[in-house]
Amino acid sequence: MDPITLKPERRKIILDCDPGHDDAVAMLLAHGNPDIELLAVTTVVGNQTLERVTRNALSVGTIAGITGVPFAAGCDRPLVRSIETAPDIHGESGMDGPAQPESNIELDPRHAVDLIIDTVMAHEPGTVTLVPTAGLTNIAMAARKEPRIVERVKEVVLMGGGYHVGNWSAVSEFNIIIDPEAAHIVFNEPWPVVMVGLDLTHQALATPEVVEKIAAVGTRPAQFVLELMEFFTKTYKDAQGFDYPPVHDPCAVAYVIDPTVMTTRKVPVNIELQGQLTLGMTVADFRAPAPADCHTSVAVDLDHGKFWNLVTDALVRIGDVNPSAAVSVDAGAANS
Ligand SMILES: [Ca+2]
Repeated sequence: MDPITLKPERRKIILDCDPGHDDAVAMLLAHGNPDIELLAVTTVVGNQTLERVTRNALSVGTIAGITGVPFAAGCDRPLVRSIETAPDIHGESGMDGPAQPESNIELDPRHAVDLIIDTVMAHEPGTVTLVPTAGLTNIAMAARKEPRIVERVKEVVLMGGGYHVGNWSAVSEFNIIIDPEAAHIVFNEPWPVVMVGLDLTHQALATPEVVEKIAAVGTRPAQFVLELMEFFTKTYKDAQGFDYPPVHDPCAVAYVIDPTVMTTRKVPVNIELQGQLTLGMTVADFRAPAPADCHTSVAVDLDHGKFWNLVTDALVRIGDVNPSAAVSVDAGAANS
């Protein structure tokens, strides 16, 4: 526990990600918010190959000035399917746009699945929240390798899915469809799952007002976010016709910080594994009130102002990270 904090109730999270423009913002929000204790950052194939997203994660960690938090690389392919990446949204590096410093963070030698298990098992039951903002391969593997984590984890707050729309098919969202079998495992384990899906994250638009607020922070990490948003705005316009990009992943972190930043609804959710047109759909059954044993809920409405205030506030708190922190020391095996 952080001896200088006056808030012993800081929410402990493991961020499992595939940076990724919005993953980068999620990491900055988690690091800069005083109510979050970032226990570990783990990476998984998704927006780009494992090697690239891991390199990106280490770069973001350096830009944010994150120290003392283990970073580990995880699964380099989905459980069953072939690798599918998203260069049309995130570029060839997985995080195109800003220049990336060589990272001074050394990669933890453990596999991400083991780091997740070790971290959950080392903390009191009911205290660690998993925040996956990528395909669910690592989380599914961890639940299978060490089933005791399922009752030990406080909840799984994931960015993925959508009960009305998809973005990778008509009805399926990228993080779910790239590894639907893993998603099936995660949604069917009895731990509480909060699905922060496209219904919610398409409200988290980086509008010109938001960009202006971030620009006013005036620090190097804020400038990094601006350059990420510049690239993201262009690809989201070209690939999906958005005027402003939806910044998905920090929404899941924001929910952990302050659940009142959005409304949620308890509803049974399961993952379609068979459908020719609907593979990876997060099927939410709204026909009746959720049964008492329902352990899944979906995010519905976002408080846009409150959400972006959290992001801006985190950037203000991070401040200007010492540029010498960006000097290359050892980026470990992830450095291509
Ligand atoms: Ca992501």
